Amino acid sequence: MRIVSLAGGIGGARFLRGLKAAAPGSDITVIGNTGDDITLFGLRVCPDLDTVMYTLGGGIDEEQGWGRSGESHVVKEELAAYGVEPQWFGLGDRDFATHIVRSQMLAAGYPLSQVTEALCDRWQPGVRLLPMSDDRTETHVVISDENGRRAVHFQEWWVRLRASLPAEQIGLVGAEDATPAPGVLEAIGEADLVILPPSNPVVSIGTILQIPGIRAALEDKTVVGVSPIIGGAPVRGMADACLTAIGVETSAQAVLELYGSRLIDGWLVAEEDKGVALDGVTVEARPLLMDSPEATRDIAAAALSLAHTLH
Ligand code: GDP
Ligand code: FO1
Ligand code: CA
Ligand code: CA
Repeated sequence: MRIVSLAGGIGGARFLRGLKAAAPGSDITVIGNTGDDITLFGLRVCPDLDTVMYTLGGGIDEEQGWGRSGESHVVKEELAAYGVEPQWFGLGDRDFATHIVRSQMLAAGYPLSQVTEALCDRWQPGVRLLPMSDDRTETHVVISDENGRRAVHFQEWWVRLRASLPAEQIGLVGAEDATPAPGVLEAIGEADLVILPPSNPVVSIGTILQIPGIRAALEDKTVVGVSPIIGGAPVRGMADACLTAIGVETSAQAVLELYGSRLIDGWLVAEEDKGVALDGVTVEARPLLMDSPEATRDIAAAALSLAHTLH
């Protein structure tokens, strides 16, 4: 079976680990969000691609959900001793090596998709991991503070400000001119089914859907989504702050309506969200808390069996 999944960071990566367990032997292509990417100290950092790669490859810091296990922070301390900014983004020593390899390959002219493939040679995530685009796009957030109204990089809003200032607008800079990375549209075209994991609907899935051509390709497929909102709350993360920014309520119903019935054929909600409904969409209620590998595998299995009933 050929499965395509979109993915952000932690929510997407954990779900994918469950999907691998639920569908052994299937061919899984993951289209990763690169809107979170940022250049720091001259190095290109791709948090969501790395979170998927490390999580599926066994190198993730399980507690934190991002970054490397067994990490140290000597380089960060030394950079701080030089007074080099930004100091609000914590890159670990092991993680630095990934960004050095990536940046070296990008500087040599390799596209991000080939760089990602080379990094995955080491981690063997067991899926084919593709960036949504080889073109550089970045999510920026409009905020207002004592310096006035301005746009900052998504990571500055998310990590430095911890979303404490309301996002007045969220946009993917460079989206209009971006094209899907090689293999993305082909994988969607050949897929037996597409799964949207419980990733952030605005800055993970919403971002991927903004790359011209991706949404249209998905609309021709059987697409099952897993709600990232349980009982009106994002389980972890700040999806509520992102939804509010685009005028969408934090609920499983509102996220389904945001995606729409042209895209979504099946929608898994948590048991407390049983009443959710939309014309043209089959909704099922299941426990959706990814609090153990077994529970996560069961969520993925439920998404697969819902997809089979829709074929
Ligand atoms: P990020 O890039 O690291 O923010 O990760 P993603 O975009 O892939 O996913 C983040 C979203 O996953 C959060 O905003 C939550 O709404 C959702 N999420 C996290 N844990 C769970 C869970 O256990 N169950 C469900 N249904 N959603 C979750
Ligand atoms: N998140 C934080 O809250 N603080 C950090 O210092 C931080 C560093 C970091 C380094 C590498 C990486 O791959 C991810 C990192 N993250 C950090 C997570 C990341 O900023 C966000 O959680 C995601 O981009 C949101 O999807
Ligand atoms: Ca992300
Ligand atoms: Ca469809």
